[in-house]
Amino acid sequence: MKRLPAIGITCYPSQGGSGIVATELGLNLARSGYAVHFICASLPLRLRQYQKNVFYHEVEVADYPVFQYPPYTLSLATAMAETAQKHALDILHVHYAIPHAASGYLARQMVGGDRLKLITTLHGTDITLVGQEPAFFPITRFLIEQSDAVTAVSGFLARETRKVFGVDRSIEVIPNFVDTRRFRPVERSHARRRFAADGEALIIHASNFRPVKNLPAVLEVFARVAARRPARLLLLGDGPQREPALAQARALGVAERVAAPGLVEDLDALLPLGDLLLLPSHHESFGLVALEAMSCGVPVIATSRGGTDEFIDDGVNGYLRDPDDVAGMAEVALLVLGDPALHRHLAEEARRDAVASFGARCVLQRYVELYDRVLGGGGGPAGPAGPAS
Ligand code: GMT
Repeated sequence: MKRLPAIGITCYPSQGGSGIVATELGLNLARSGYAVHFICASLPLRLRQYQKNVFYHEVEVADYPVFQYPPYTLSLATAMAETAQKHALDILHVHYAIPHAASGYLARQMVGGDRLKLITTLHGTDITLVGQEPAFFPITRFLIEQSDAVTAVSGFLARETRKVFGVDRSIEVIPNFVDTRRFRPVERSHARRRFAADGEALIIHASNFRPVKNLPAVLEVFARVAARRPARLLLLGDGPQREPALAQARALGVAERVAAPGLVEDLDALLPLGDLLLLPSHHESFGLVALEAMSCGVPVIATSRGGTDEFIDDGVNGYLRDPDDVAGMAEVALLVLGDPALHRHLAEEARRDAVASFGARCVLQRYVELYDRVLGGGGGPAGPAGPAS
């Protein structure tokens, strides 16, 4: 029987969507029989449980008094090359270009380009913010050109990459996906009463609380809603804007209606408790959490800037508004919360579209086909266990 390719995956291990996508991809590949080696700075958030065919290699960052900054990129390149040699990796699949594609490029040179292929998946700010910093721009363009294959999580991001970096190589769009068996609607339960009493609307925002997530708009919209009807806001995640958001909640007089439990690992248990998800980011190349909420049957009000319109159909399975349009977001939030039939309709459409087009099974096959192409037809189809749907 033909051996399935062995895949090395590198990603940011924290709560960000790129790490989640990379981890879920690896877990699903492993279920299909691929040997998947995660090479990361620390254990990715969703990789806590043992799973067959999954291996974890922690990057040890060497420090030395002469270094002003420990050279993580080099330590990662060494870990990648060593893992590739020891475990006969066929592909290094890096998520988020900076600095992972640079380490992957070095590792491929160390191992030999004909033996190890480099695939770079672009996620968002690696292109739209960080990659456009003058210090990173030329190397990001170089790495995009040098990867054996490049994918982007939305058509928006692929176009933006071509436009900004002036590259004309192929960038395959493989959208993000969701485990629709895990992220699913639940019956209203006592779990919801931890956050909202019966009769109160529960609005959720989940992110890594960076400025791009536009937390001020989340609080503004919530305050406008709470002024008109009983409501609670649940802020899930952690990051630099969390404290300023809580200060804003105090200034708006809604602090006692806002809960912020911090970083949570059971997003799949908490998202379906909400009545609405707010994601008013300044831009969002995809917006994975919006898709996860939709899969839970939770209507979403998301930013119209970026790639969200590739899975959110405004007025049909959710709403898209300009991130500065606080009044418009509050208006649709009140509309949906005040009309149970409309809420039910949106929830059903959202769930149906997530299952039909963004389940792990169909999207994962796209990565498998890409691996196959990059290896010149050597990869195999998903094995008997098959990925989650
Ligand atoms: O680019 C980032 O901001 C980081 C990254 C992450 O790790 O969370 O987010 C990006 O990748 C996600 C997964 O593909 C996308 O769902 C997010 O839309 C994207 N973030 C932005 O574009 C701001």
